[in-house]
Amino acid sequence: MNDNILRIAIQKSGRLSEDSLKLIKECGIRFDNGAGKLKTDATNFPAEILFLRDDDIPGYVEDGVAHLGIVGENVSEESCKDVDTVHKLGFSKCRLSIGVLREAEYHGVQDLQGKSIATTYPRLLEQYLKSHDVTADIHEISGSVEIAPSIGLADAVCDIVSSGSTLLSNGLKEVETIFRSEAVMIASKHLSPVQQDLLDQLLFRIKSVQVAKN
Ligand code: PRT
Ligand code: ZN
Repeated sequence: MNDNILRIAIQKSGRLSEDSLKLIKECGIRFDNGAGKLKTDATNFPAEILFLRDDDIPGYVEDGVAHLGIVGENVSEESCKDVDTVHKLGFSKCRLSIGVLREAEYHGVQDLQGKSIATTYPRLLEQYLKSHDVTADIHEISGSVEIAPSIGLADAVCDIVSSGSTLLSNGLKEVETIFRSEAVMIASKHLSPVQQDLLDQLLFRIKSVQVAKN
């Protein structure tokens, strides 16, 4: 493998994609971003861009297949991969929250004791419940989490919330926020000296872009 370039993994298509591409471009890195491409070379910086599903990015970075990645902190933390979070990027802000049916009585987290909770984030949820001495039955499901209480699959949900309208339109109310997230840059723990230097250059450019915006 070439130790003299940085391989940067970003989400191929989704909520992080546009801002990730924009950030890289604002850092002055140019590349041909032809439709459908899974990998592209930067033309004026020793870097390659990989386009992946966001859930795969922490694993690629842990393995050193990618040296850097841009993902939601929620995905990175849930993955438990051994990577460094090197910078918060300020976009794709959201929260991981617990919701229950609007008509359900809810006084506090203890009310979740013995209940079933559907989520795509079982580890973050488990940590949160444990820290509050609550034991619940965690149902891991991969999508359409918010529908679970209304079809009797679970008593509560734990999912990403942004505006809150998805919870609302599924008859749910937000009762606990367990994690606040934004897009972060993660890095492999096994960078060569050249790659570390390229990362430092990139972080300097990212911070300059952020300062210019504020
Ligand atoms: O295909 P791939 O696996 O790459 O993408 P994905 O579908 O898993 O992820 P994607 O693109 O939906 O989200 C990528 C990241 O964006 C997430 O991991 C979060 O860090 C961040 N993000 C920010 C969000 C939201 N806002 C968001 N609103 N991710 C998901 N949502 C969903 C949420 O799951 C829920 O269904 O939007 C709905 C809630 O939105 P509101 O506005 O109705 O509250
Ligand atoms: Zn995903």
